[in-house]
Amino acid sequence: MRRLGWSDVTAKSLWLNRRQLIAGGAALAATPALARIEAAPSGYSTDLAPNTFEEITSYNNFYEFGTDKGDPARHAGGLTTDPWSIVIDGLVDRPGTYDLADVVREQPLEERIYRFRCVEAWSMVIPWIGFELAGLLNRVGVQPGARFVAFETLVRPEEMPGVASPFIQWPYREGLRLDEAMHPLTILATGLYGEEMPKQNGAPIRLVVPWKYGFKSIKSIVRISLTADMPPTTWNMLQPQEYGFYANVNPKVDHPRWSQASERRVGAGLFAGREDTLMFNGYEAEVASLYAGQDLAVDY
Ligand SMILES: Nc1nc2c(c(=O)[nH]1)N[C@H]1C(S)=C(S)[C@@H](COP(=O)(O)O)O[C@H]1N2
Ligand SMILES: [Mo]
Repeated sequence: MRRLGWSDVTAKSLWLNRRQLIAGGAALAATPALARIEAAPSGYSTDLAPNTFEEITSYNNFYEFGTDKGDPARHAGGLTTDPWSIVIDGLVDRPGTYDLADVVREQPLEERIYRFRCVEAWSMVIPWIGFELAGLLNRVGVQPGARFVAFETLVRPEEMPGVASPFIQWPYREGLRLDEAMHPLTILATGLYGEEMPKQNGAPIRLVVPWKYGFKSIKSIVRISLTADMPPTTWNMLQPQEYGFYANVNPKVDHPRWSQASERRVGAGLFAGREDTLMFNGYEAEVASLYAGQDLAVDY
């Protein structure tokens, strides 16, 4: 284990300051107070220094609100996230439309500090709050024929200015193979930095799959379907030569238009060098066995 460093202290003290501000009732302009969430720490957390709350909530990809990195923070504030329900259907024993509270009920919340690597070659370290997707899937009962899990994001044009653009065939969709979905690293996140999920990060509930490129981690989920066949996924539908279904972080398989061998840590500063990208984003020991016998240059 690495000892706490300077940047840990910086990120942590910003976090504490924020908490004190909220507790003290101070209004942060354009930053609504988010409800605190209690969660247990996890052995799956990295001991890298997390990015600041400000970095994590101001540099986002959430095309439903626009394609600029600042658009989600600018436009997601008006998203209604309560009430929220999720359809769980397909090859499950207990299909239905579940209220968010029912989905989260009895799922043990943990803080998972994960590395996060976007396919665009930037990265962050994010202290998510969430629970294992496996816990929910076990509760609804996965039927024997199920081999994949498909996810869909809300489409609400009145609150999502970005969906006016036909660039993506809405809803944003993603998918995992069932064994990937059941892996303990795969979580549904309902918060970060000890608070409920900021809207620009995919409130009220989003997927986080830390060994895959960020586009797999679909936000603001309204549907989870268990399927026999590999589901269509947004980036693969747009550019199949550039974005595969698996999208495992892999420094040896370049994007056709740029190298994936290294990455820029958001917030690292102008003079910080790029960092080497790690196989499976640093989670090789945990997940490599899922892909035994697969050629990862073919199944990219
Ligand atoms: N619904 C939806 N989910 C999405 C996206 C999106 O545009 N729409 N962008 C993806 C991409 S490309 C990335 S890198 C991550 C960004 O998550 P963050 O903004 O919380 O860092 O969300 C992913 N999930
Ligand atoms: Mo991304």
